[in-house]
Amino acid sequence: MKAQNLLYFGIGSTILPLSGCCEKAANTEKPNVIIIYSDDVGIGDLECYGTGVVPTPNVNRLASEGVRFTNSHTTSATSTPSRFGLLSGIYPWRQAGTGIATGDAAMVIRPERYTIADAAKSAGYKTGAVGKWHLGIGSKTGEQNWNGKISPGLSDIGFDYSFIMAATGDRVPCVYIEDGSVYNWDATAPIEVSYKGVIEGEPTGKENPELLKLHPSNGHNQAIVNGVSRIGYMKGGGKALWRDEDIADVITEKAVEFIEGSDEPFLLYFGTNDVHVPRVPNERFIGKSGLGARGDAILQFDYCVGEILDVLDRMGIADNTIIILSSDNGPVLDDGYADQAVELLGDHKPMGPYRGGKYSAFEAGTRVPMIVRWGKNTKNGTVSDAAFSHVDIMASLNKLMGGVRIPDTAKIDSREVVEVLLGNDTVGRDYIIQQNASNTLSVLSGDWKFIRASKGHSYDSHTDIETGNTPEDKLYNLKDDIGEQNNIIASHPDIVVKMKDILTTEIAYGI
Ligand code: NG6
Ligand code: CA
Repeated sequence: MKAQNLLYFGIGSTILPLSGCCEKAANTEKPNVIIIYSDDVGIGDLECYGTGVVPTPNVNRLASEGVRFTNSHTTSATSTPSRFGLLSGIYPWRQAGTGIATGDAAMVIRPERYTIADAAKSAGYKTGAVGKWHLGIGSKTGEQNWNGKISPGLSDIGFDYSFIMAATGDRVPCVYIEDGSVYNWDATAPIEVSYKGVIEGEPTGKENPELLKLHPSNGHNQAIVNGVSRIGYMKGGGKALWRDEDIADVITEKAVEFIEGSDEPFLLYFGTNDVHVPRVPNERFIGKSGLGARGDAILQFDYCVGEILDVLDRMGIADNTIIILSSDNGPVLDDGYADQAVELLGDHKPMGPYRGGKYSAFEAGTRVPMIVRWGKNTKNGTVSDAAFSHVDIMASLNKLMGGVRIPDTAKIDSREVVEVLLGNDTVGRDYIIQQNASNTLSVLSGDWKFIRASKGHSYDSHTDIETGNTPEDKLYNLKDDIGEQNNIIASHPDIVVKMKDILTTEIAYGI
């Protein structure tokens, strides 16, 4: 099989043998893989990053047993494109329609795309996706039959099992979907979903605020489910409707069941709902952080991580399981609900020392927490400052899983960087490309950060986040200026030429 183990990757690509470069990996049996992809958890939100005041003992444990990254980036500053980049190994800005998806969006990763799950299956893995999806299902936007089988679905892009929320907690339909069908579907309450207009006779947050237990601060005033108004309209659901307070428990239980029920090796993509809005944590976490619902949701997230660690310990498979814990984009406080995230923040610093936040081209948009643990292959308590992009997770895991050659037709941006992932190479990528919510592209190379000129608004007053959009290009040196305060573009024309070249070459690369 070794001769077949060839992997094609990105710009200036070469064909490299998959075996041989990593002694430790080569000596290990096929590891299980779990990707815990949190939602909107900032690099400063987790206690082990030093700026978070909410206790996260389970994440701390993971960090103390693995590698904690300080310079790891999602491809994008919002969910759908970041998840697209992670699972397909392709920069989302190469494909139209990869922006924040509605709850009735068609599949954003089309069946013909090669995904990380396909790679795992090619290596004999059982594959599962549980939790937040936000990458669309079905063939046509707005035309899914929520009362039948929705196809194509995750099984068409490599997942043997799926138990998902179609989009986000704040978007209808507010039901789980298991293997393409609504979970607990209720024949007495057929489901109707619309992103076009009000469904007659159904209350909305706008018209019926008296029905709400959590009020919107911006948008989020359409369908009401469980006393929370959402984006989009829906009718029906009955006993299939989720209760926000139970989402973390339900999806964690499904993730644990998948692990328990799988023959090894398996790959599990576990997207938590925390700490995205609406933040409605389980009753047992309410008031426990002192920071309101957002802090309580961080506690809940940590609990979910603990449940995953526990099942691996119980089954005795922790040492042979690679865990990658990260987040889909940077943090935000007020993201459209009046949940007091701003008022109760205190000394907690979700963004760490970085500028911007979710949606932003500044560092806090895409620089996210990331921890990798794999038994003795990762040295306890390592901190890595290596430059890392989530787009490289696919090719790297493909190598570690012993996946077959990714077909040339599936040209990808993903590079195999196993040594970075395991904490042995502390330099990492020569450059990282970042995308903000208005599609502004930036390049981070060494200490240099270049943000391309763009037309979008520079500040969003609802979220209180600087987007990084300005009509001029910007250049920062993060070594002296981690907070991206001093635009020194005028004094470094040579660097600017290099950064623009990187972008031009990447954009021209045909995928
Ligand atoms: C925004 C929503 C925000 C969140 C975001 C997607 C409003 C006012 N804001 O449009 O609440 O849902 O989309 O977040 O509706 S993400 O993390 O899934 O990308
Ligand atoms: Ca997110």
